[in-house]
Amino acid sequence: MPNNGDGQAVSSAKRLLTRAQLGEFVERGYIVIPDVVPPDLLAAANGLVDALVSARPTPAGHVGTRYLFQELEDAPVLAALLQDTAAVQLAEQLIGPDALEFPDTVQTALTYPPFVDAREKPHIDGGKGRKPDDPPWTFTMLAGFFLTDQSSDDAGNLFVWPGTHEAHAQLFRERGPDAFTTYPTVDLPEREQVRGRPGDMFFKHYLLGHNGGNNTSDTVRRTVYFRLRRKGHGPTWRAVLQDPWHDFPPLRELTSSSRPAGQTSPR
Ligand SMILES: O=C(O)CCC(=O)C(=O)O
Repeated sequence: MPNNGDGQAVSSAKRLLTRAQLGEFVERGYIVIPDVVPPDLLAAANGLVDALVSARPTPAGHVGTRYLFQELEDAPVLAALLQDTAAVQLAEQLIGPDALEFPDTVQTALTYPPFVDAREKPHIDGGKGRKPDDPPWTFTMLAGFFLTDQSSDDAGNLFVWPGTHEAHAQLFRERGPDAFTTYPTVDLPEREQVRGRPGDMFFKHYLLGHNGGNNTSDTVRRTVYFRLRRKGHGPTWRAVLQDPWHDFPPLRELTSSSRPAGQTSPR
């Protein structure tokens, strides 16, 4: 049985996503999966974040987000969130068996209250400020692990704009993927907040518009993120930007929009 870096055994029981969950990911661009991280691993991860913040304290009075990035090999307790839980097998139900390229880095996202996000619009990662000859830093999906309670709104929950994964792909089909040098602007649906309890996790499609969210609770929000890529993703970024299901072969039968880059009608 795998362990969490402290030698504690954690559950590796097979977890299956339901067809409804797969459909929700296709339609809305994200899903929350309850009870993926066992309490001992959750406590170890929170202990590690305590140590990180003690080593590099957040300035007194800081309000808003603070992001800590680490190489995965330097953060085995955080790596265990992905490695020693059902997260990989869950991810591979979206992208295909043995398809996950293990990430090199992990991000710990903190939001210090009282914070209210004033941007009112989303972004997608990896294109802003890109020089035309450099590939954007695209990926397949974000895996997020809730270390603090975000089961109600405004507790630092990630803001998402459901369905914009499709809208962004449509825009890149119209303008071409090389137009991704800034945040694309699409018509926006009503914004939602991703809700979950400590131990829950979520997957968010790379192309789904998002932003760091409000935290008017009395607790510093903690979420751990991994940016996951399907094996072979790197050179296919142009196709990935135009076809939201390029990296998700198991989901294609559920979608109406999956198509090779450049085609405008569903196959
Ligand atoms: O604060 C958050 O959870 C959002 C992080 C984010 O938008 C990003 O890292 O791209």
